[in-house]
Amino acid sequence: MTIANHLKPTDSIVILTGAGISKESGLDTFRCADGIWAKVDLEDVATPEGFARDPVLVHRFYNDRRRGLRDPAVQPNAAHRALAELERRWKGDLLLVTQNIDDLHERAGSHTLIHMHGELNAVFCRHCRSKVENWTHDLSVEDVCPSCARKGGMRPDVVWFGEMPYQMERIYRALGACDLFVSIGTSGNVYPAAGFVAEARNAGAMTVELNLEPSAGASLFADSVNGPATELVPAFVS
Ligand code: BJW
Repeated sequence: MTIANHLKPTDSIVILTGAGISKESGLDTFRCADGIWAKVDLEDVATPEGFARDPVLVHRFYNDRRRGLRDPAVQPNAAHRALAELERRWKGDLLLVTQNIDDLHERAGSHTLIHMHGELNAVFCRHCRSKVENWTHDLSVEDVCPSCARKGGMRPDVVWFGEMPYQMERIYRALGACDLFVSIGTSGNVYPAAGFVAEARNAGAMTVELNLEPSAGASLFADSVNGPATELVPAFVS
Protein backbone atom coordinates (compact mmCIF):
# COMPACT_ATOMS: atom_id res chain seq x y z
CA MET A 1 0.00 0.00 0.00
CA THR A 2 1.49 3.36 -1.05
CA ILE A 3 0.42 6.97 -1.44
CA ALA A 4 0.30 6.43 -5.20
CA ASN A 5 -2.48 3.84 -4.68
CA HIS A 6 -4.62 6.37 -2.86
CA LEU A 7 -4.14 9.72 -4.56
CA LYS A 8 -3.88 11.83 -7.67
CA PRO A 9 -0.62 13.87 -7.74
CA THR A 10 -2.34 17.15 -6.84
CA ASP A 11 -4.54 15.87 -4.00
CA SER A 12 -4.29 17.33 -0.47
CA ILE A 13 -2.64 15.46 2.36
CA VAL A 14 -2.63 16.00 6.13
CA ILE A 15 -0.15 13.95 8.14
CA LEU A 16 -0.25 13.71 11.94
CA THR A 17 2.78 12.42 13.81
CA GLY A 18 3.31 11.44 17.43
CA ALA A 19 6.05 10.23 19.72
CA GLY A 20 6.33 6.85 17.93
CA ILE A 21 7.96 8.44 14.89
CA SER A 22 10.87 9.66 17.03
CA LYS A 23 11.25 6.44 19.05
CA GLU A 24 13.79 4.96 16.63
CA SER A 25 15.77 8.22 16.87
CA GLY A 26 16.27 7.48 20.56
CA LEU A 27 13.50 9.61 22.11
CA ASP A 28 11.01 8.12 24.56
CA THR A 29 7.30 7.80 23.84
CA PHE A 30 4.80 8.62 26.57
CA ARG A 31 2.53 5.62 26.99
CA CYS A 32 4.73 2.64 26.05
CA ALA A 33 5.72 0.35 28.94
CA ASP A 34 9.10 2.12 29.24
CA GLY A 35 7.64 5.52 28.30
CA ILE A 36 7.80 8.91 30.00
CA TRP A 37 4.53 8.50 31.92
CA ALA A 38 5.88 5.31 33.48
CA LYS A 39 8.64 7.40 35.09
CA VAL A 40 6.95 10.69 36.00
CA ASP A 41 3.38 11.66 36.88
CA LEU A 42 1.87 13.68 34.03
CA GLU A 43 -0.13 15.73 36.55
CA ASP A 44 3.17 16.95 38.01
CA VAL A 45 4.97 17.90 34.79
CA ALA A 46 2.38 18.39 32.02
CA THR A 47 -0.32 20.55 33.60
CA PRO A 48 -0.40 24.27 34.49
CA GLU A 49 -1.32 23.21 38.04
CA GLY A 50 1.81 21.05 38.29
CA PHE A 51 3.94 23.98 37.11
CA ALA A 52 2.32 26.31 39.67
CA ARG A 53 2.98 23.75 42.44
CA ASP A 54 6.60 22.96 41.58
CA PRO A 55 8.19 24.95 38.74
CA VAL A 56 11.67 23.65 39.64
CA LEU A 57 10.56 20.06 39.00
CA VAL A 58 8.92 21.01 35.69
CA HIS A 59 11.99 22.97 34.55
CA ARG A 60 14.21 19.99 35.39
CA PHE A 61 11.94 17.65 33.37
CA TYR A 62 12.04 19.84 30.24
CA ASN A 63 15.72 20.82 30.67
CA ASP A 64 16.63 17.12 30.69
CA ARG A 65 14.61 16.51 27.53
CA ARG A 66 16.05 19.63 25.81
CA ARG A 67 19.58 18.40 26.57
CA GLY A 68 18.58 14.91 25.37
CA LEU A 69 17.56 16.38 22.03
CA ARG A 70 21.09 17.77 21.60
CA ASP A 71 22.65 14.33 22.12
CA PRO A 72 24.58 13.70 18.86
CA ALA A 73 23.04 10.21 18.74
CA VAL A 74 19.54 11.74 18.40
CA GLN A 75 19.06 12.35 14.68
CA PRO A 76 16.11 12.29 12.24
CA ASN A 77 15.38 8.74 11.12
CA ALA A 78 14.20 7.25 7.82
CA ALA A 79 10.56 8.10 8.62
CA HIS A 80 11.27 11.82 9.24
CA ARG A 81 13.37 11.92 6.07
CA ALA A 82 10.72 10.18 3.97
CA LEU A 83 8.10 12.78 5.02
CA ALA A 84 10.47 15.64 4.16
CA GLU A 85 11.14 14.08 0.76
CA LEU A 86 7.38 13.68 0.18
CA GLU A 87 6.89 17.41 0.93
CA ARG A 88 9.60 18.31 -1.59
CA ARG A 89 8.05 16.34 -4.41
CA TRP A 90 4.29 16.63 -3.69
CA LYS A 91 2.45 18.99 -6.07
CA GLY A 92 -0.73 19.24 -4.02
CA ASP A 93 -1.14 20.73 -0.53
CA LEU A 94 0.64 18.88 2.22
CA LEU A 95 0.44 19.82 5.89
CA LEU A 96 2.49 17.99 8.50
CA VAL A 97 1.06 18.36 12.01
CA THR A 98 3.19 16.99 14.80
CA GLN A 99 2.31 16.50 18.44
CA ASN A 100 6.04 16.18 19.11
CA ILE A 101 8.02 18.96 20.70
CA ASP A 102 11.32 17.69 19.28
CA ASP A 103 12.82 19.29 16.15
CA LEU A 104 13.50 16.13 14.14
CA HIS A 105 11.02 16.96 11.35
CA GLU A 106 12.74 20.32 10.76
CA ARG A 107 16.18 18.74 10.90
CA ALA A 108 15.02 16.22 8.27
CA GLY A 109 13.97 19.11 6.01
CA SER A 110 10.19 19.47 6.52
CA HIS A 111 8.91 23.07 6.23
CA THR A 112 5.12 23.00 6.11
CA LEU A 113 4.90 21.92 9.71
CA ILE A 114 2.76 22.75 12.73
CA HIS A 115 3.96 21.89 16.24
CA MET A 116 0.49 21.68 17.78
CA HIS A 117 1.90 20.90 21.26
CA GLY A 118 4.71 23.45 21.07
CA GLU A 119 8.48 23.14 20.88
CA LEU A 120 11.15 22.10 23.33
CA ASN A 121 13.55 24.68 21.89
CA ALA A 122 11.22 27.63 22.56
CA VAL A 123 10.13 29.34 25.78
CA PHE A 124 7.71 32.13 26.55
CA CYS A 125 7.05 34.63 29.30
CA ARG A 126 3.79 34.09 31.23
CA HIS A 127 3.70 37.81 32.06
CA CYS A 128 4.05 39.45 28.63
CA ARG A 129 3.54 36.31 26.41
CA SER A 130 6.65 37.11 24.36
CA LYS A 131 8.28 34.05 22.85
CA VAL A 132 11.97 33.21 22.51
CA GLU A 133 12.88 30.69 19.79
CA ASN A 134 16.07 28.62 19.86
CA TRP A 135 16.37 28.60 23.64
CA THR A 136 19.39 26.41 24.25
CA HIS A 137 20.30 26.68 27.93
CA ASP A 138 18.56 25.25 30.97
CA LEU A 139 15.48 27.22 32.02
CA SER A 140 15.06 28.21 35.67
CA VAL A 141 12.82 30.28 37.94
CA GLU A 142 15.68 32.82 38.01
CA ASP A 143 15.46 33.55 34.27
CA VAL A 144 14.53 37.09 33.32
CA CYS A 145 12.27 37.77 30.34
CA PRO A 146 14.31 39.47 27.56
CA SER A 147 11.23 41.54 26.61
CA CYS A 148 9.58 42.69 29.86
CA ALA A 149 12.55 42.09 32.20
CA ARG A 150 10.36 40.36 34.79
CA LYS A 151 11.71 37.33 36.66
CA GLY A 152 10.01 34.00 37.33
CA GLY A 153 7.61 33.91 34.40
CA MET A 154 9.59 32.02 31.78
CA ARG A 155 8.19 28.59 30.89
CA PRO A 156 8.66 25.99 28.18
CA ASP A 157 6.59 26.72 25.06
CA VAL A 158 4.73 23.42 25.29
CA VAL A 159 1.01 22.69 25.50
CA TRP A 160 -0.02 21.06 28.76
CA PHE A 161 -3.30 19.30 29.54
CA GLY A 162 -6.11 21.82 29.78
CA GLU A 163 -4.31 24.26 27.44
CA MET A 164 -5.30 24.98 23.87
CA PRO A 165 -3.08 23.37 21.23
CA TYR A 166 -1.60 25.69 18.59
CA GLN A 167 -3.00 26.65 15.16
CA MET A 168 -6.22 24.63 15.51
CA GLU A 169 -8.11 26.74 12.96
CA ARG A 170 -5.49 26.09 10.30
CA ILE A 171 -5.43 22.37 11.14
CA TYR A 172 -9.22 21.96 10.97
CA ARG A 173 -9.30 23.89 7.68
CA ALA A 174 -6.74 21.49 6.19
CA LEU A 175 -8.56 18.44 7.58
CA GLY A 176 -11.82 19.67 6.08
CA ALA A 177 -10.22 19.90 2.64
CA CYS A 178 -7.91 16.87 2.59
CA ASP A 179 -8.08 13.79 0.37
CA LEU A 180 -5.79 11.71 2.58
CA PHE A 181 -5.18 11.77 6.32
CA VAL A 182 -2.25 9.72 7.64
CA SER A 183 -1.59 9.20 11.35
CA ILE A 184 1.89 8.00 12.31
CA GLY A 185 3.23 6.84 15.68
CA THR A 186 0.52 8.13 17.97
CA SER A 187 -1.53 6.17 20.49
CA GLY A 188 -4.72 8.14 19.82
CA ASN A 189 -5.29 8.88 23.50
CA VAL A 190 -4.93 12.65 23.53
CA TYR A 191 -7.52 15.07 22.12
CA PRO A 192 -7.99 17.08 20.00
CA ALA A 193 -5.41 15.18 17.85
CA ALA A 194 -7.22 11.88 18.47
CA GLY A 195 -10.32 13.42 16.85
CA PHE A 196 -8.60 14.39 13.57
CA VAL A 197 -9.40 11.06 11.90
CA ALA A 198 -13.14 11.68 12.37
CA GLU A 199 -12.80 15.20 10.91
CA ALA A 200 -10.96 13.84 7.86
CA ARG A 201 -13.50 11.04 7.37
CA ASN A 202 -16.33 13.56 7.51
CA ALA A 203 -14.55 15.48 4.76
CA GLY A 204 -14.53 12.32 2.65
CA ALA A 205 -10.79 11.68 2.97
CA MET A 206 -9.05 8.34 2.84
CA THR A 207 -7.63 7.62 6.31
CA VAL A 208 -4.54 5.54 7.07
CA GLU A 209 -2.81 4.70 10.33
CA LEU A 210 0.86 3.64 10.45
CA ASN A 211 1.72 2.61 14.00
CA LEU A 212 3.70 -0.04 15.86
CA GLU A 213 0.43 -1.44 17.23
CA PRO A 214 -3.25 -0.63 16.72
CA SER A 215 -3.96 2.76 18.35
CA ALA A 216 -6.98 3.54 20.55
CA GLY A 217 -8.77 4.80 17.44
CA ALA A 218 -7.53 2.17 14.97
CA SER A 219 -11.05 1.08 13.98
CA LEU A 220 -11.80 4.63 12.77
CA PHE A 221 -9.20 4.38 10.00
CA ALA A 222 -9.99 2.86 6.63
CA ASP A 223 -6.53 1.25 6.70
CA SER A 224 -4.35 0.46 9.71
CA VAL A 225 -0.87 -0.97 9.20
CA ASN A 226 1.33 -2.03 12.11
CA GLY A 227 5.12 -1.97 12.32
CA PRO A 228 8.05 0.40 12.99
CA ALA A 229 7.80 3.87 11.44
CA THR A 230 11.24 3.61 9.81
CA GLU A 231 9.92 0.72 7.70
CA LEU A 232 6.30 1.69 7.16
CA VAL A 233 6.66 5.37 6.34
CA PRO A 234 9.33 5.18 3.58
CA ALA A 235 7.38 2.31 1.99
CA PHE A 236 4.06 4.18 2.20
CA VAL A 237 5.28 7.46 0.71
CA SER A 238 7.43 5.86 -2.00
C1 BJW B 1 5.62 3.49 17.33
C2 BJW B 1 6.99 3.16 17.44
C3 BJW B 1 7.71 3.03 16.23
C4 BJW B 1 6.16 3.29 19.43
N1 BJW B 1 7.10 3.22 15.06
N2 BJW B 1 5.04 3.64 16.16
C5 BJW B 1 -12.18 15.22 24.47
C6 BJW B 1 -12.12 16.23 23.50
C7 BJW B 1 -11.21 17.29 23.61
C8 BJW B 1 -10.34 17.32 24.70
C9 BJW B 1 -10.39 16.33 25.65
C10 BJW B 1 -11.30 15.29 25.54
N3 BJW B 1 -11.15 14.48 26.60
C11 BJW B 1 -10.15 14.97 27.37
C12 BJW B 1 -9.68 16.11 26.81
C13 BJW B 1 -8.58 16.94 27.38
C14 BJW B 1 -7.17 16.48 27.15
C15 BJW B 1 -7.09 15.01 26.78
O1 BJW B 1 -7.02 14.62 25.63
N4 BJW B 1 -7.00 14.12 27.77
C16 BJW B 1 -6.88 12.70 27.48
C17 BJW B 1 -5.78 12.10 28.34
C18 BJW B 1 -8.22 12.06 27.63
N5 BJW B 1 -6.59 17.29 26.10
C19 BJW B 1 -6.08 18.49 26.34
O2 BJW B 1 -6.11 18.99 27.45
C20 BJW B 1 -5.51 19.23 25.17
N6 BJW B 1 -6.09 20.50 25.08
C21 BJW B 1 -7.37 20.67 24.76
O3 BJW B 1 -8.14 19.73 24.60
O4 BJW B 1 -7.69 21.97 24.57
C22 BJW B 1 -9.07 22.27 24.40
C23 BJW B 1 -9.55 22.75 25.69
C24 BJW B 1 -8.69 23.34 26.55
C25 BJW B 1 -9.15 23.79 27.73
C26 BJW B 1 -10.48 23.64 28.06
C27 BJW B 1 -11.34 23.05 27.17
C28 BJW B 1 -10.89 22.61 25.97
C29 BJW B 1 -4.01 19.46 25.35
C30 BJW B 1 -3.23 18.20 25.28
C31 BJW B 1 -1.76 18.47 25.58
C32 BJW B 1 -0.93 17.20 25.52
N7 BJW B 1 0.38 17.50 25.99
C33 BJW B 1 1.40 16.45 25.94
C34 BJW B 1 2.68 17.01 26.60
C35 BJW B 1 3.27 18.08 25.66
C36 BJW B 1 4.64 18.45 25.94
C37 BJW B 1 5.59 17.30 26.15
O5 BJW B 1 6.01 16.63 25.20
O6 BJW B 1 5.96 17.13 27.31
O7 BJW B 1 1.66 16.07 24.59
S1 BJW B 1 0.89 14.90 26.71
C38 BJW B 1 1.70 13.87 25.56
O8 BJW B 1 0.72 13.08 24.83
C39 BJW B 1 2.35 14.81 24.53
C40 BJW B 1 2.05 14.10 23.25
O9 BJW B 1 2.16 14.99 22.17
C41 BJW B 1 0.68 13.55 23.48
C42 BJW B 1 0.32 12.41 22.56
O10 BJW B 1 1.16 11.30 22.76
P1 BJW B 1 1.56 10.40 21.53
O11 BJW B 1 2.40 11.16 20.61
O12 BJW B 1 0.37 9.74 20.98
O13 BJW B 1 2.54 9.33 22.25
P2 BJW B 1 2.14 7.95 22.96
O14 BJW B 1 3.30 7.57 23.80
O15 BJW B 1 0.83 8.02 23.62
O16 BJW B 1 2.00 6.94 21.75
C43 BJW B 1 3.10 6.56 20.95
C44 BJW B 1 2.63 5.55 19.91
O17 BJW B 1 3.72 5.25 19.07
C45 BJW B 1 2.16 4.21 20.54
O18 BJW B 1 0.91 3.84 20.00
C46 BJW B 1 3.25 3.23 20.11
O19 BJW B 1 2.75 1.93 19.83
C47 BJW B 1 3.77 3.86 18.85
N8 BJW B 1 5.19 3.51 18.56
N9 BJW B 1 7.34 3.01 18.73
C48 BJW B 1 5.79 3.48 15.02
N10 BJW B 1 9.06 2.70 16.23
